[in-house]
Amino acid sequence: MRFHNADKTCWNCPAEIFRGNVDFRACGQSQENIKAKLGDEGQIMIECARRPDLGHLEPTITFEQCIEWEQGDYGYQLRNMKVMILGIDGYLGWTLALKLGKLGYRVSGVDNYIRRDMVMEKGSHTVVPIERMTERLHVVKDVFDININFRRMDTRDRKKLAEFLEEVKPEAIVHYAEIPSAPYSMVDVDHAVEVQNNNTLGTLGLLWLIKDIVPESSLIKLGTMGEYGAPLTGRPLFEGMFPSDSILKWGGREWSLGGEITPRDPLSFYHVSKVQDTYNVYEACKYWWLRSYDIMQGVIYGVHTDEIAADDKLRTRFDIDEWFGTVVNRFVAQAICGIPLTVYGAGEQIKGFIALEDAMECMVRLINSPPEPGQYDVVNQVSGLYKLNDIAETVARIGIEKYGLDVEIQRIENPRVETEEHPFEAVSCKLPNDFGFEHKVPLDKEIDRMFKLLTKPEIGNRINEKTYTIMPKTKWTGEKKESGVIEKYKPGTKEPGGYEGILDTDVKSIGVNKEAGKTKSKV
Ligand code: USQ
Repeated sequence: MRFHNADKTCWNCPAEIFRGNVDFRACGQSQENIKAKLGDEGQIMIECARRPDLGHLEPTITFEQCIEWEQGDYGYQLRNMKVMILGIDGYLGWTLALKLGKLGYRVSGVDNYIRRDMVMEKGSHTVVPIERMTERLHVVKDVFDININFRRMDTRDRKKLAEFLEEVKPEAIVHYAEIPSAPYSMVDVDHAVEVQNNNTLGTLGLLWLIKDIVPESSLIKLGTMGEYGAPLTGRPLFEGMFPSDSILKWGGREWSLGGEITPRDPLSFYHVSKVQDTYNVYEACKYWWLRSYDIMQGVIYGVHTDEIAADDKLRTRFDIDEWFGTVVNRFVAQAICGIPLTVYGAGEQIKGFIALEDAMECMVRLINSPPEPGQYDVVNQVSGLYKLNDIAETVARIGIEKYGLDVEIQRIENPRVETEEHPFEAVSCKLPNDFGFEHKVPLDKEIDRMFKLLTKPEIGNRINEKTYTIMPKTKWTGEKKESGVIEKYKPGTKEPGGYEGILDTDVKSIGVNKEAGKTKSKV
């Protein structure tokens, strides 16, 4: 089997240094056009920052041909590639750091521990205990012999971040350093402002720093499926942009929508911050030829990757409170501590989901296949679509059958303003088709792993200590009051609602990024 990134060239490689009189990028040419024009009198030459001994060369050497790109488990991998993770202390950041470190990347990272502080503000804690960062770094060194270059800082502290970027010169930057909670952003004006300030301004400042310090580095930025909302027409949720054969019809006339950013209908002020990021990153790629993958990730769940499971002290955090616990994680914890699973509203909401382990696999593949200069691309990172009622039934069934728990389900008044019954068709073709991603972790399997870990007595006790943080008290209306119970029932006693989401993983069409005038990758 050929690796997904075998045919990528210097064009995609962060080690390129472009030379020549023409700033070819200002021409807005696609790689194909440039290659065609080069002919015998090519004037676009590069130097390789890693191999200056090669002199000037045309940027057509493929990853397969280049000795700096070596075969690995996730395609060709740039030897000792430097990856900086912003938000390295978080649920995803820490997990990714270990995975990359184990694969031979040189990992650096920053964090300001804001997640620890915000969970404490709620009166909760991570139920899977985690060490302080200094201790975490020692354990990684002891267990895996990996050195992680860590700096404590707020990404909005541009002076500090600039110094660290100068020092490390990362070849890829993974941006997880955002406040990830929809409810947190709806608590009151201070929380809403803090979320948008941290997320949107943090990202905007970062873009300027990348432009000035590491313009060839790729920015792998975490967005969210919640940017799109759930359109009642059932219109497919394409990967960021409309495919080229999309047409707008109005008043007897027609226009192509190909390459236009699709409509966004966010679900909270947190989700709005991600939409704002989308536009800022998109513009930065257009103005300055930065390169970025914007990841529309579904609701994440789970506890396992081989690396975080290698030692108890390497585990990643796991939150269950109403602000920071995501729904599957919360349901498993609720089943363990005897709280009926809290389904909000009708429970017919359909969402895209992905297990932690699968999400990490996607990240490595994206890092290994950097976008071209000026390329802004979007991937929908989901591996399954489920109704909340079905998730609750699945968690309850596994809890009862495999762990002997007495599990009930409760429908409670929805604290959110969200559509509770809707069609849902999500397109997720790029990761499997262009990046070689194969979804490995079925929902049942990861739920089982979660029960296995969370039923350990020391973790079960930590869940029991924080049960008062579980019931939602943060309403989108601004009211501060616990949601009332609509009904309580035993799992398996209701007619299954039926599953109506569609995950398209094989749509073939070409989207065109009009602004950059370049052909986008296949969707
Ligand atoms: N929900 C319940 N019961 C609960 C908690 C949530 O029924 O106890 C429902 C919510 O009403 C919502 C769905 O489950 O319809 C998902 O809620 P969530 O809290 O698990 O996830 P969400 O607020 O959507 O946000 C999470 C992450 C966020 C990420 C997003 C991906 O916190 O960072 O961006 O998932 S997505 O939902 O696809 O936008």
